[in-house]
Amino acid sequence: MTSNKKSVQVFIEILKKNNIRDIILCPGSRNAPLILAFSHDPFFNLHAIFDEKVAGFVALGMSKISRKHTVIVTTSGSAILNVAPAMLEAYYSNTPLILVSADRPKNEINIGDNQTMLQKNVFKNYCHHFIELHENNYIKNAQRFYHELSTFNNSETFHINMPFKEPLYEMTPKSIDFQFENLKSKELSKTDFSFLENKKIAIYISEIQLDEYQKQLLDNIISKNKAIVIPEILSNYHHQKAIYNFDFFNGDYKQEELPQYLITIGNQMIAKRTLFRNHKNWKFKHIDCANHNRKWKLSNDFLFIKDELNHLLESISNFEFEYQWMPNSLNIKKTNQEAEFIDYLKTQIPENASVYWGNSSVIRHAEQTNKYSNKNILNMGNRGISGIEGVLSTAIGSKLKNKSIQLFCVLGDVSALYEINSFLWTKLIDSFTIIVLNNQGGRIFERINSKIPQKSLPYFKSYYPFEIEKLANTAEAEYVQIKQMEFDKIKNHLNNSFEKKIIEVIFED
Ligand SMILES: Cc1ncc(C[n+]2csc(CCOP(=O)(O)OP(=O)(O)O)c2C)c(N)n1
Repeated sequence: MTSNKKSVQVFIEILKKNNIRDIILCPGSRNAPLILAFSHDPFFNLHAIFDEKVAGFVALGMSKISRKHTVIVTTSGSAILNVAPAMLEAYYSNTPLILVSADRPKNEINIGDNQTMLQKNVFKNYCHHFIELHENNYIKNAQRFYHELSTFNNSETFHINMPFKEPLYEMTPKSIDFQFENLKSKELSKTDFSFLENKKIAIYISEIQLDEYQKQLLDNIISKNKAIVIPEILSNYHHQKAIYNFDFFNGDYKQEELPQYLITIGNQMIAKRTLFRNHKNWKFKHIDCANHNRKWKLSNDFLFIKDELNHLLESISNFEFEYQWMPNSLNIKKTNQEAEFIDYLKTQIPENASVYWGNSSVIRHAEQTNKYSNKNILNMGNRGISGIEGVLSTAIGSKLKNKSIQLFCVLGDVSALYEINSFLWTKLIDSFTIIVLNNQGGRIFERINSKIPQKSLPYFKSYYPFEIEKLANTAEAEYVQIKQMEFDKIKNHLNNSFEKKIIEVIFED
């Protein structure tokens, strides 16, 4: 049995055809047809999360691991907008996500009923595809959905809006017979990269999930001196000869000391000062390699290559020449106790773990202390557009998809409290270690600008004196407290056992 709404039946067929199985259901009445249909179909893996903001990030975390679309199903009205932060992050980090919102029929909107609003394309600036599937008149748009979902690689976001009229809870046996139109195969254009031969090439890698083949190509490039490679922590690329310094190009170099070609791979960079925009005199060609269209020009001389990462790396790797140059690596790393702690923490995190680095100071310290590691650790974070929200729920989602992995999530105290709801949803997973760096408020602002007037400082810090131990009660986790002077004691709490643990590290300056 399934919902009697044909648009729902077709939607489900399209997901199945694309082998999309992970569904997060956010309860509601308008979306009852979707909930009824999904819950009667054993093909799908279902989770129920009533908090749409958390649901969005959990879905994001699942997609980050599976590299397939996860579907969030919401009811109508404000529920949808609660998914916005996760939708935005997915959009900017090229993470596949589908938001399906139930809606009222057009003639029932803006006529005085509560809990309705104009939902059509609400994410128009932050979503790759918007499609409306009407209850009866759906065939054309359903074909479009099928085409766009099947044609675009797994890095795009969809908002599907589905108006339903009452009654909403009627069930029938499946009653559609949807004919999938044949897909036209996409012609992949291949750029000739021979112009890179004998040139000074730098490859900067920001957040990305490289496959083993791509890593091998990079290993070959770097070990045979075809290009210098600068990986950020979220690239999870490691090589003894890589340059771990996101400030690498921020020095006062002469033109001849710098590469002629800068190739960027991956999503947004961790820090905007890395963006090479200070180099008014440095002439280089920027080649950006992405799998969706973006305008990320770091130089007027710009080439955008879509979906050609493998071909680009293969071409460079096949070149005969070796470079004979190496700019002096500039080191302007500032350090503090928290950065030192993070540096130490990395040495103690067990092999094969997955670490979610929170935003604000944490990810910056994690990047600052990024260096070669032969440990197999997956470093994750939300650096598309997210601020301090949603990192823990994203981590929860990733653990749901990758149950065997030991999960760590490192957050500042404000970030942890901002996301207090997510501590409730740790119940979805059976083990985790959350590390809260408690420096009593948001301290990043005074680090960026030491001249913030005393009178204004409390409004930047917005310190909320809350016992982190209470978060452990909410998450039904063991609680450990460590003081800054003895931060190395953390090593006693990071063993390989799988348990629920919250470790608070207190920093006072
Ligand atoms: C959603 C959102 N709101 C506001 C901000 C602005 N913001 C940036 S950092 C920060 C404070 C973070 O404090 P904490 O998590 O304790 O980190 P730390 O003090 O270690 O930098 C705030 C409020 C943001 N990034 N995201």
